[in-house]
Amino acid sequence: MKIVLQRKELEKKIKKAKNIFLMAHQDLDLDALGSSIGFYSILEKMGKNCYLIIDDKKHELGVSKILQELDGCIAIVEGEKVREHLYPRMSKNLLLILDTNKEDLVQNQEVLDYFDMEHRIVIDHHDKGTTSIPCALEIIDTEVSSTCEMVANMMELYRMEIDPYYSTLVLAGIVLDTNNFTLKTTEDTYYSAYFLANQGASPKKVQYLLKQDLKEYIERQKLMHDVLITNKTIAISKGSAYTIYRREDLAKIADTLLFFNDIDTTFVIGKISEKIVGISARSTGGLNVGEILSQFGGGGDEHGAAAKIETTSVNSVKERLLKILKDLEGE
Ligand SMILES: [Mn+2]
Repeated sequence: MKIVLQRKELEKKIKKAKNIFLMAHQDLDLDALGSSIGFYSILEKMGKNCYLIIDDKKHELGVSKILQELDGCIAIVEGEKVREHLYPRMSKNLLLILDTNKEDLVQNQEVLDYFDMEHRIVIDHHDKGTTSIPCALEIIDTEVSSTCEMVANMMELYRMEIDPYYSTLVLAGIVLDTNNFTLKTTEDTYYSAYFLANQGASPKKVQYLLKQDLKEYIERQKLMHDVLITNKTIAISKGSAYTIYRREDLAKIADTLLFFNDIDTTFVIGKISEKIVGISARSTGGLNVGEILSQFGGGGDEHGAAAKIETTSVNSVKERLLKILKDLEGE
């Protein structure tokens, strides 16, 4: 629990700040939004002026439900408006980056320039990469299930009374990132869920926030029509050459394939735009999918990874992947 170990440094920076800006990754999901709002509620209780930076124009279903429900309750600003809300003395402003540590993934990259290294904090559970944001305080814990789990730890640490609605959002992020407590779940994850439920988080409400669009679900399931099992434990699924999928759909199917007997590594390949083929991979077993997808210029860690390849041929990507797997087998 790195966040608990680094609390002193974190507190020091928070104490000095008057205005605190929170920013997560593009294409907000329930972990990014839940952790941002959870932290927002902690900081607000400490008497800080908080602003949540959102530039996304489209939101996934759960995210848009939350933003509607919270309408007017939290200060949301677009990146280009941040300047208007900065505290006049620049050293009194602080930027918290949540659920990502990469500059090319944040909601608004220009916002980073308003804050020097001393006034940026990253709180995340993803591996670092070449585009990681330079900052004085970095709380990155890749062992933890989700950024929401880190925020739950903070809530407990400060023994603050948290509104049950905010506890629910934090729980929703944990449920999403662990795929219902099946991935990257440790005893600490269950403990965080217990803590949040104790604070009034509603599992029923979490189910509501995680409800999916049926049409999108049916479209996504089509990615399961062409699954090849190799080495008995590796599932490779390939989308239709004529369909463009959403990146998160490839990831969701990669998660789903892990539910099946004997399967411990999954790859899902599909077009994510006219000229780009995406791969999403998951592993609970021996293969390091991060290393494998780095050969496609992708990133990630041993449990989860993704890559984008500039090509129009889904088949060629699959063939290349099969070759890499075969070479690994030979080693
Ligand atoms: Mn996350």
